[in-house]
Amino acid sequence: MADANKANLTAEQVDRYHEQGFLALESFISADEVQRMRAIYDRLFADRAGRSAGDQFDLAGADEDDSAARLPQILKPSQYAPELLRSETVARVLAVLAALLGPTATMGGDHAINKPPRHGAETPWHQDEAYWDPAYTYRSLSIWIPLQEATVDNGCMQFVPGSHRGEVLPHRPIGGDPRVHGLEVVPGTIDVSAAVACPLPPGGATIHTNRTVHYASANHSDDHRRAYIVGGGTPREPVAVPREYPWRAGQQTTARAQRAQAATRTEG
Ligand SMILES: O=C(O)CCC(=O)C(=O)O
Repeated sequence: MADANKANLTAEQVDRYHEQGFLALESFISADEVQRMRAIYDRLFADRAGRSAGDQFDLAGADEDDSAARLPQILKPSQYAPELLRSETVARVLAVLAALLGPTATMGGDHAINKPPRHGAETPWHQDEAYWDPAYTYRSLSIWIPLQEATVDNGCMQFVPGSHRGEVLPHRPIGGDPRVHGLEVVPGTIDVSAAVACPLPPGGATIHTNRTVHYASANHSDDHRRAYIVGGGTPREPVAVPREYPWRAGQQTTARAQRAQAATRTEG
């Protein structure tokens, strides 16, 4: 079982996470670990790892051809480079899960969002839970680790404090375009004026809950904005009252989904 003490979180930080729905840590992994992960990360994007399986795609675009993605994402990058998740990062992730969600929390999937220099699109306001099956309830978190400095100018994370206590808000595909996999809160349904931006040094981390409303700006800098993200949580439970997320239906027919379905057929 992970040792919650190894998370190096103070009681005040744990309280703040539960109160506000997010936390920023100046130091999460070492500078050496950042360098090592960054080399693997850049190789995965350069090689377009996972593209044919639907795991690499443009989160903010139609993604129908090979034109440069504005918000390139890889789902499960550690499946394509298992060495990405080494003991230092895993140990810290497990300890944070134990400290914030208790002993039944386990590590879930990872993903990577790489905003190209001057070209990377914004990640619009959304809640992670809007992407997931509404038949279940979740108690989970995401740990977002920048592999270079993260600033307001290149797309650090921004959060609406306390938004994790509300319901899942209505979402739609980004820009209202049904060909886009990425989701955004339907414009006008949330006040983001109290949002807090969390600039970080390389290897710092933000942690947010499955319901915390969050955003990251476009990348206006001359370097990539690389973020490696690991999630986890307690076992999901079936909901007592059924709910529907109509915005998820369109995600079954995007170019990404079609590549994923074709890859499954080939494997089968
Ligand atoms: O890296 C980004 O731009 C956004 C990340 C995000 O939305 C998340 O980790 O849930």
